[in-house]
Amino acid sequence: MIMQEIIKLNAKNLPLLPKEVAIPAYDRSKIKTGIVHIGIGGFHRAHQAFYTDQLLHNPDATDWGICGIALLDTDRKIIDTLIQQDGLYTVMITESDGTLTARVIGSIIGYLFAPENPEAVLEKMADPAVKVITLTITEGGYNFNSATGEFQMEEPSIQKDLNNPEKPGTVFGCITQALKRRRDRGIDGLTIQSCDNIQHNGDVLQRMLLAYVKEAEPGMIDWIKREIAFPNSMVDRITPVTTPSDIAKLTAVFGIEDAWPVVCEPFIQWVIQDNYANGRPAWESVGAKLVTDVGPYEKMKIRLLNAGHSLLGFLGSLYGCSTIDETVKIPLFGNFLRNFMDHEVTPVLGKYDDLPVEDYKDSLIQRFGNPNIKDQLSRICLESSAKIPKFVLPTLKEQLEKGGEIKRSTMILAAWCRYLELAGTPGHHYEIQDTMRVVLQEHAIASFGRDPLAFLKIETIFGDLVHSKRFVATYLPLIDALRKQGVETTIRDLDQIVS
Ligand code: CS2
Repeated sequence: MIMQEIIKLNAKNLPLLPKEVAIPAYDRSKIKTGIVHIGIGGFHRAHQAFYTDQLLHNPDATDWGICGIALLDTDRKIIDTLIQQDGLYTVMITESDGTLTARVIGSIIGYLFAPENPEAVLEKMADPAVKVITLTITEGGYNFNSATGEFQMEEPSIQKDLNNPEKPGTVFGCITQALKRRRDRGIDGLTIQSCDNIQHNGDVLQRMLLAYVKEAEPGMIDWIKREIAFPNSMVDRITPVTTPSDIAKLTAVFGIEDAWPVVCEPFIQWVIQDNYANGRPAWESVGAKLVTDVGPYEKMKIRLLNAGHSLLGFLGSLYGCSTIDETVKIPLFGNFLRNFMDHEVTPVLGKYDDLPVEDYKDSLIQRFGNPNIKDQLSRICLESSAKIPKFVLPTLKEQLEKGGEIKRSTMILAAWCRYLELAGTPGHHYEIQDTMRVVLQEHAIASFGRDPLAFLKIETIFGDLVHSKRFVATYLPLIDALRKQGVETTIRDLDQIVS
């Protein structure tokens, strides 16, 4: 056997990589920064940076390189990796049949660590050549109260930015100050594009930003309304957390030493509202769909895929599974998911001629079942306090209004509560990673003890749901059944437990 030489990933070594690995075939030194991206985690690198890398192969697109911004203290490692690798990293695509493809992505040509150098971040966003700021700041990053939709001004990080405008640490503080510099210097506005899983993500971003600006720089409101566009968009590609064994696999199969590659599924989708302020990359030339109304697409995706993930995340964890593929292949859970999609989500999606709902549901079962993706339930369940109000509660509320079925959406909430209560007890070795962890666990524990409704009384998550008689009458027997019989029997007997 010939030992493959191991090549460290960086610009100088690109020509040495094996031929089966696709590399940027454009001259990266000629690319200028036209996009600033905030939040350069795995998803951005598997999705928007992946599309943009393909775009940069077009000789007319040299103005659209990305400068990646890491905003959080905990993001140091990704910046260090990008520095060491000249911004290059590998996307390793894993198909269901085990086929692996590797592609080195070259679209991230700059990287800044905001906690260390906020000034450079503001200047980059104020650069006239920058026309688009994209964001993946997670569902919780938009800082609104899930029950009221109001911006949470009292958050300590927001208060800090209001008191130190020149050294902002939050996305709202940074954007506001950068926009102020643009306005003061007579530079055109730009587009700020959310790429997070929130319905009407652009509208939400605009509303939250304006709420902050009203407090921080009220004189900027009119300029922002006039000069800045906030397109809505739907983003999709399952991207698990990269594990040490993924890194080892990349080296073993392709001979690449990459400190932080991204692993993802082959499926990729991006549907964007064509609403830009000052020019945009021709992402449609590399597969994105530009439309006038993204609403039906984002609703379909978030309510089916993301909610489906949460459903499997809680049920699978309670049952003792650790990945999505393992959970969805258990017929009891796979069927429960399909019934949830058919009987509770599909009725609220509305009818649109070109929306392929049935095909999408079929493809989801396939995608979730990809045995080579190993999407950890721990990733799915983290920050559920920000996810469930966007992924599951709207479906439940719409079904309640219509008098439709709610037992499976309700089961997701009951399972979430049980999952929180059991975390860390023998046989339940998962940890709760959630900014609301303490409150969530306190209320969940009380729900299985003195007050079965305690969990639902977390108003910032559930609003007034606890006052719905029909919902409570569905929820309580499920909590009881989960405690007495466990998750498997509760799902199996669902129809008898709640008729
Ligand atoms: C997941 C998403 O975070 C989650 O709970 O549902 O990250 C999901 O994998 C992506 O949205 C897929 O496009």
